[in-house]
Amino acid sequence: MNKRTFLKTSLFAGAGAILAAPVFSRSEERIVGDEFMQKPLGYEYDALEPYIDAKTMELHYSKHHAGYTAKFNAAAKEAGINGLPVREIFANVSKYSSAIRNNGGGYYNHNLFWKVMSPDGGGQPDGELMGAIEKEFGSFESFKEQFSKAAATVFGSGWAWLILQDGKLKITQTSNQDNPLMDICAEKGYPLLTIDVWEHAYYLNYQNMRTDYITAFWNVVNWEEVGKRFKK
Ligand code: MN3
Repeated sequence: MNKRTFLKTSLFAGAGAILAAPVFSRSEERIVGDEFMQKPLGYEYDALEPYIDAKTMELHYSKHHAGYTAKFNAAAKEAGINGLPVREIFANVSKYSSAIRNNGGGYYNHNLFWKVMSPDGGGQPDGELMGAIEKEFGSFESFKEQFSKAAATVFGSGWAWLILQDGKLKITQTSNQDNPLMDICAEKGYPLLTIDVWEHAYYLNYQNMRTDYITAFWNVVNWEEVGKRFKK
């Protein structure tokens, strides 16, 4: 359902709930009224230990992600695009300010990042997603190797991605807070899995050892969520 349909539907359904703000929610996005919201983590700050430590999670969620979200809301209000589905904004992000590109990316990327991790994560995907991974990368091990390498070699701050591009799986990288839904991105597609390789995502626990953080990340990947995104 796009936002317009949603608003219409909620107006018709809303006779008894006039005061309730319309909520637009998908796994990586939450909009209440015209405010972009952080998705709830869905687990405690210490739930991903020992792979990702509680202090890192707390700072990352309550400071970094909260900061991007607040700045994105401010920039979006200024541009008059607050509350639009983020995918629409990203499809035209080159027309907007760098504040919208950077903070909008920070808002969205982290919402997705929290969702594709879980204390019950790790292991391997199954079903159609596993089939597609084996078809595209030869084996799950080979996929892991290639994705890990992409994450390790992002120069400076950025993200590595598994995306769906024209029906095919592809591993890509972005700098800063860019993502594959943005029109400025060289490799565009629908993001299925992502890892944040900004130093703030791992430095407290792993210092300069980004590859140790990437190795640990595989223990918390929420393949159920990634598989759901693939089917959509
Ligand atoms: Mn981050």
